[in-house]
Amino acid sequence: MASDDPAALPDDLAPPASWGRTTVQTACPLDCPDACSLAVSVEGGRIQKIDGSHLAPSTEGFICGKVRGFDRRVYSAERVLYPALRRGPKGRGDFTVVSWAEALDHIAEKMQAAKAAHGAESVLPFYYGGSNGLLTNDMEDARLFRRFGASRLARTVCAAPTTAAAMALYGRMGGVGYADYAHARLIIVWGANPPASGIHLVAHLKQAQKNGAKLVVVDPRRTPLARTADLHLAVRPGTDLPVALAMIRELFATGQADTTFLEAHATGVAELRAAAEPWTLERAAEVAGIAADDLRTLTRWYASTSPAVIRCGWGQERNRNGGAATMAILALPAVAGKFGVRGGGYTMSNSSAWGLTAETWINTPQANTRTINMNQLGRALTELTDPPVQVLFVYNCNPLTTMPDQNRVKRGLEREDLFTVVFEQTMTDTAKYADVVLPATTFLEHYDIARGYGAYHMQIVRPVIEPVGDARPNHEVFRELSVRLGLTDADADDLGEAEGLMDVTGRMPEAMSAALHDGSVVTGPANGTPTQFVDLFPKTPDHKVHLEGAYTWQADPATAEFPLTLISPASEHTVSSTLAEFRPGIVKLKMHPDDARPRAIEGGDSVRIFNHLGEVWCLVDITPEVRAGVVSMPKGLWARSTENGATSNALVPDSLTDLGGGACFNDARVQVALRARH
Ligand SMILES: Nc1nc2c(c(=O)[nH]1)N[C@H]1C(S)=C(S)[C@@H](COP(=O)(O)OP(=O)(O)OC[C@H]3O[C@@H](n4cnc5c(=O)[nH]c(N)nc54)[C@H](O)[C@@H]3O)O[C@H]1N2
Ligand SMILES: Nc1nc2c(c(=O)[nH]1)N[C@H]1C(S)=C(S)[C@@H](COP(=O)(O)OP(=O)(O)OC[C@H]3O[C@@H](n4cnc5c(=O)[nH]c(N)nc54)[C@H](O)[C@@H]3O)O[C@H]1N2
Ligand code: SF4
Ligand SMILES: [Mo]
Repeated sequence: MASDDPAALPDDLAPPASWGRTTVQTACPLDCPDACSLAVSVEGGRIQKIDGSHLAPSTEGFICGKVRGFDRRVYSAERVLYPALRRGPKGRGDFTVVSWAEALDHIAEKMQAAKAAHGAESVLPFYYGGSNGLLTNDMEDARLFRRFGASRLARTVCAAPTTAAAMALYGRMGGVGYADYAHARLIIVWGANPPASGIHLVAHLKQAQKNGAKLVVVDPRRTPLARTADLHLAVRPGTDLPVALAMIRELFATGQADTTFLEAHATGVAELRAAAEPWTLERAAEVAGIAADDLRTLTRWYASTSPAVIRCGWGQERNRNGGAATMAILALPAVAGKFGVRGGGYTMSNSSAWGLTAETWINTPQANTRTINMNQLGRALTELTDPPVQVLFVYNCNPLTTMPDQNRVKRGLEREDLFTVVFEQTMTDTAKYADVVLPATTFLEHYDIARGYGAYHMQIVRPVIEPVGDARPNHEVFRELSVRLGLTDADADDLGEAEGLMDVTGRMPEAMSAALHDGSVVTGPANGTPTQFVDLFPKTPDHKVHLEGAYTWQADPATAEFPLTLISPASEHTVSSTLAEFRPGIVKLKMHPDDARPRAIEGGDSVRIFNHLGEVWCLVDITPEVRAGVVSMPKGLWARSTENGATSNALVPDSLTDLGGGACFNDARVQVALRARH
């Protein structure tokens, strides 16, 4: 199905003339800030080797192990190869293969029937698309669901609080590029773990350290970077707000705030100062469970060192205070006057710095239908009545594994009167609950446009092999379904993904689309090394930094019954839940010796982690790597990685963050008990 009409593509982007032995230049669209350029060797239509290339300078010819081994997933026995209808009970994963025509007819019928009986809002598209580029998410799919009049989805599972915070303070301003970290004299890595979650920053951090820069890590875990840091603030999860506010208070109190910069470039200074006023270093340190002297040292270093840069990640956003915390962290460089020099300022997400918005190519009006927050999928499926969700269409997402309150999501997916479509590459835990499963191509089998949200690079993703089995790209499937639903012009119904790609690039600025068509790399502002307040300025309406906002502290929800905080950070072996199917054995919960001792838990024991929402059975690893009071297991685990099939999200509440309606993944409060000794 892919590119039946390659004539629509510029020569540089056409698929290989033969599928013989060749090396294809492409890019990685997975949910990772780096957007690497790839060189994939293919022989006889089969992938031989996936490696990094030098096309995007930041890739520097190397990539992570996840993608080097991605062919394992492409050819996996668990790959969904053909459209299929459920024949056993929901959740068992028992299916009968059917043709594409049969599957799509069936889906169209069910969607029309739901619309007739309950209204179009009874259909809910469910997608996130972190690992999708600009063509395979929020494109033809969005056109279809808008025209149909489906419920809208608030895509808040990730980065909603940080985006809301960054937008409020700076608008769509880009951040410091990776390569400029080598120029910094002080680097604060705050709620980020680049050696796992964005490996190409690491070499620049190391270079800076070699040049004599100081490294500070703010993280409840002793991460690999924390081990090499000059200072590690092992804060309690959710306490970054008081920590950052105390730094701000101290900067003002000691006359080290850059009042000249603030007067010229900021609003809301008095408001921020008032919010910071109650937070002395001592009080913040006590709440955060760190030494007041360490916080004083950090503040002193930050005030006196330039260039100083903050790499702000996403770990600190995933709790009740996550939005305000990120605002306070991002306010620091403005208060201390750290902008205007190369290697000074901050990096949050650079995705909005491209100035692209999907609205440009979706180009289809959105009716004012209801919006459902994806973090509350379980509630949407079990509680909504006006109308109830009757059709759930899942793609680019594995919600049973990745959304909060797993048991509620599961109860929703078990509903006999719910018709669930899962359009997937592999038989995920979610796909097992599908009434119809549709096979999707991977990024090695379809076109896409990958753009970095850390590295400033954008590049075409192109097929290096033909689709495996009967898999099809999103663009084509949503188009075909649109035709069946009578939502698209009959004379447009032959548009394939190649035309979709040309449609998107055709709506971009000319230089950008020309570079993409050439197969070259598009680089971000100032050649990917912009200096904030030299090359980049706030994109707020008045081009000022807006420091005003609600810096409201919500205290720790721990109780005597559930005293421990469970966090679930990114793992170097997976991208969210992608590739977690290959994790061997039962996962080990990380627990501090001081928490293990009173519970009589020893390394290697089987434990029960529980709260009022559910329980997880797994093994335990006793280690000072996590601070006392905190337990940790990786995000994205599949049911097979625990002894009872439940994962961290079975314990994560579906409460929302203070800003942006984000998920509180790192705000679960739990108890842990010994279950069995082996
Ligand atoms: N290998 C790999 N790379 C990935 C991903 C992946 O799953 N695997 N996921 C991608 C995605 S979707 C995203 S959003 C990014 C995320 O990228 P990161 O933000 O780097 O990832 P996290 O692991 O979620 O969180 C980072 C750190 O925050 C810490 N942390 C947890 N709670 C708190 C807190 O309250 N305060 C502070 N200061 N720190 C806290 C964690 O211990 C962790 O070390 O990574 C992307 N890259
Ligand atoms: N406990 C806990 N849970 C978390 C987090 C956490 O920190 N803790 N982090 C959260 C974060 S940051 C994120 S971003 C989310 C991510 O959660 P999800 O959005 O569910 O991401 P993935 O788990 O990677 O699942 C994406 C799925 O889309 C499929 N897919 C990929 N490309 C295509 C395509 O082109 N077409 C189709 N049809 N399918 C495709 C893949 O096979 C994969 O199964 O997880 C969140 N979940
Ligand atoms: S996941 Fe990240 S590091 Fe790995 S190849 Fe993709 S962009 Fe590069
Ligand atoms: Mo994410």
